[in-house]
Amino acid sequence: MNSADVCILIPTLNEAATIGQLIKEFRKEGFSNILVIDGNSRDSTGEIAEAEGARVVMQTGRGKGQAMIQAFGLLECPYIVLVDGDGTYLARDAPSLLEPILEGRADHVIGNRLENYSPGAFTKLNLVGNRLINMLFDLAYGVHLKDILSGYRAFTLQSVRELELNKTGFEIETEISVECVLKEQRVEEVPITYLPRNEKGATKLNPVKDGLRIGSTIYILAKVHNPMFYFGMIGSFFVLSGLLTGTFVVIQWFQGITRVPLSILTTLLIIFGLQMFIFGMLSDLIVTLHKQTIRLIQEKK
Ligand SMILES: Nc1nc2c(ncn2[C@@H]2O[C@H](COP(=O)(O)OP(=O)(O)OP(=O)(O)O)[C@@H](O)[C@H]2O)c(=O)[nH]1
Ligand SMILES: [Mg+2]
Repeated sequence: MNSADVCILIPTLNEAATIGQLIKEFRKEGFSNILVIDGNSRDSTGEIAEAEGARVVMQTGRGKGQAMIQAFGLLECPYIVLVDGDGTYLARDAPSLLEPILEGRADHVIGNRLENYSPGAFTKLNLVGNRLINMLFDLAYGVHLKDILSGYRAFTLQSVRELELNKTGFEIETEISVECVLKEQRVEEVPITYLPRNEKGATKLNPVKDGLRIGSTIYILAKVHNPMFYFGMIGSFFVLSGLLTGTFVVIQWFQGITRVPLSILTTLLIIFGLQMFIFGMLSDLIVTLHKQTIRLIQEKK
């Protein structure tokens, strides 16, 4: 591998405590093409990164996602390693992330943090949240990935250019993972070491708020890929609500009380819920036919 062909991309926001050491470590591993996309840090992150020989670009908008989308547009080198600037990942894991790509087996490699993390690297909430999000992803897209939210990834320039990305915040990793599945890219996961955050650098992520945003991103993006799941969830909610009110109506009826308005509500809830399932089936058909058409067009090209 020629390490000049690899660009190390680091999004940062107030990471002065760790960025210098991280760049040093990547240089030690032989990577000299380092791009830091900085969110106008109020500490000396940018200055430190420049002093260590990285190219520093200030992001024009806000959020980790916006920074990454902007940086992807600047990249020219054939291979990219994306890594957080908070010192939680090790530069020496980069070659094993790149290996499946260089051997031509994968377009996108995810560093899996969940097999080999240091004590304290995840809070209990983060660990449970990560597992739930990976399960939801599996359910919605039928692809079993262990760590879709990882901040350490490698990809080919071509695979990055295929991705259609719009999320500006911490939903960006989710959107990348979804897009990889939609674009039928070959994704591989490689175990990596995950360290606790440096005490001096504060997290920018709010586990509850960002966790909910990530969960809803997985769900909303499933509308196009797996409509049966999307509409089925809404349908299940209404049918279950209908069954609940219906059970109450029946119990009361046996006790000699007739609940007319609640009976009407029950009927409406169940009919609406079932309609959602029919909607899901029709949308599923449309998606399948659309995929077949696209495949035919591609074969003809
Ligand atoms: N350019 C840019 N970088 C950001 C922004 N928000 C976060 N980052 C960087 O993105 C990386 C990941 O952010 P973290 O706060 O570590 O989020 P996380 O790794 O998901 O969460 P923790 O487990 O708490 O570390 C870090 O290098 C941050 O400095 C932003 O708005 N702009
Ligand atoms: Mg982090």
